[in-house]
Parts: sequence; C-alpha cells; structure tokens
Amino acid sequence: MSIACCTWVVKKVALPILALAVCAAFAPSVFANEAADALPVETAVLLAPPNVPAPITRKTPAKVIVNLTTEEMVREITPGTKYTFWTFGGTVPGQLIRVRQGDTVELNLKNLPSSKLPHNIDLHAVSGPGGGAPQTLIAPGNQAKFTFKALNPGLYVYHCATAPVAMHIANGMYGMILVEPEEGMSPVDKEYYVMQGDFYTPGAFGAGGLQPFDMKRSIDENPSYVLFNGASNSLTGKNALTANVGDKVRMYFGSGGPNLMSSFHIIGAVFDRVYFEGGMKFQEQVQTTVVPPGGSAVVEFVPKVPGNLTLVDHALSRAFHKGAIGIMSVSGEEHPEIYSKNANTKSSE
Ligand SMILES: [Cu+2]
Repeated sequence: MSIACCTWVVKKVALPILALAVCAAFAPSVFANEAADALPVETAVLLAPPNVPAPITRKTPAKVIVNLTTEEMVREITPGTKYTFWTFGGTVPGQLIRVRQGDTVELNLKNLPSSKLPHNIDLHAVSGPGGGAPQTLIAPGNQAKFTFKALNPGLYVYHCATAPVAMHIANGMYGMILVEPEEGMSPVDKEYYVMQGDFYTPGAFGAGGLQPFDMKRSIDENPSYVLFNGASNSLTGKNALTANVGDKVRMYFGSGGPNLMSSFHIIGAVFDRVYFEGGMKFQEQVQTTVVPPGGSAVVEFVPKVPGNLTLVDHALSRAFHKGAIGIMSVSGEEHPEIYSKNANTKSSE
C-alpha cells in the first residue's frame, strides 16, 4: 500500500516536473537562437601564419563569421622538393581564428572546385559530437555552414576529420582557434603563430622532385619531414621571426601531428610563462614544453640580448635532419652583463 501510494505521489509530482523539464529542454535553445540573432555581427579577419589577428577589444559577445576554404596545392616542402599540400585557406597551418569566450561562431567552409577530395573541419573548441565535422563534410565545389558557441577560453586545434583522417592531417589540414577569455588577454609587443607537423614521403628529407604521401611511413610514424609552418624554410632566412630586445613576445604554438609530440624549445630563451596545454593556467620559468598532436601551448618570453634565437623540437634529430627549426632574429642593444659574446680563453702554459 505504501509503495503504491509512493508511486502515485511520484507520478503526481513527476508529471509537472517532466512537463517543466520538456519545456526547459526546448526553451533555452529557442532563446539561445534568438539571443544569437540579436548579437552584433562581424567577419573574422584571418591572417596567414606566422601572423596573428589583432586582439579582441569587444567587451560583449558577437556573432563572428569565419570564412574558410579548403585548398589543395603543390608547394615546396624544402627547397628543390615539392609536395601536394591540403590546406585550410592555402597555408599550413590554416589561418588562426580569433574569437571571444561567449561568441557565437558561424563557420562557412567552402571546398574549392579545384579540389579532388571531400574535406571537413573538427574544431576542438566546439562542445558537441564531432566538433563540426558531420555538418561540414563537403565535396569539391560545395560549401557548408556550421554554428557553435565558444564556451571555453583557450587555444584549440582544428583539423580536417575526413577519412583517412591521419592522411588529411599529414597533408597539412590543421590550424588553431584562439578563444580569448571574457576579460581579454594581457597586452604584448609581438604575437606569432607556429604549428609543428610531421610529413611522410617515400624519399628522405630533401630527396627532390614531387614527393607523394607515403601511407606506410605515416602508419609507422616514421616521418621524412618534421616542420614548423609547413616548410623547412618557413621560419628561417628572410622568413625569420623578428623581435626587439625587451619585447614581450607571445607565441601560439600547436602540434598538428598527426603522430608526433613536440618538445618545443627556443635555444637562448627561457619561457617566462607557458600556458600549458593551451589552457588558462600557466607554469613559469620553462625551458621546454611538451605539446601533443592535437594540442597547444601559449608561450611568453622576453628576448634579453640581440642575436638569433632558434626554435626547435628538442627531439633534435627532427630539428637538424628533418626540418623542425626556425629563427627569431632579435635586434637591439647589447647587454654584456647578461650575455657576454666573447669567449674569454687563456692558454694554460
Ligand atoms: Cu581533408
């Protein structure tokens, strides 16, 4: 009797609660859509790496339209050797997307008619199955629209998630989206965007000609190239990054993979801060930070003296034999009290 009574009580109470729950399940999405429609609309400015779009000065949410294309193209992977890259926006990594926590992002993905394959995008900043990949899978010549709310601040990888996924990533289909916290980022003097990736060809590093993708080497995780920003010379020579002595430098660093973890290090600098794993928490006084495939880190440092600082994956065979090397050329006044350029050698007689 008491059980039956209890059941009745549960039913009597549960039905209105259920009705409320059903209402609640639908109502917020309706309101959310209405709210998103009422937001100011802006189109994201996307820049080619290593450049970074300007910091966000808005103090309120917006609807941010991001227009990305998927493009397949032949380019030099190292001088004298070409490779067919698959890209977001024509660069490896793809253009950095910069939004603010709470923004509604409308991502328009267009697969150029000249493409041979379907592509899509999975953004790690998305809270929902597939990160946008199911909504954006498009054949050459088509486009798709996908909308999501940037709930979490941080630096997130995006990549193509079309099968075979590792192959699409290995051909260069990755980039990052920076979701600034509501309070914004602290000002710095220079910002740069660098991503590491591993590339697989039948020929060894610098073999020459047009090299195809090598599936077996990719599965074996045995790259012929490990690169910053998609080419062995993307951050060296005339492409070197620049800074002045005393500048506060912030670098948005990611690993596209598909397979290798980066041990990111800058020879001649100590990171004052590393926002490890691309999140909001930081570690101080870091020499080398580990960045997994599909992960990121924000590093900050101040060059103290002029000269060349060298970016490497400190798994150094990759730096000196597979291309994972870059230069930051620092200008400004010498500070011999910090760094003495001249060796002080004496012969021992
Ligand atoms: Cu793809």
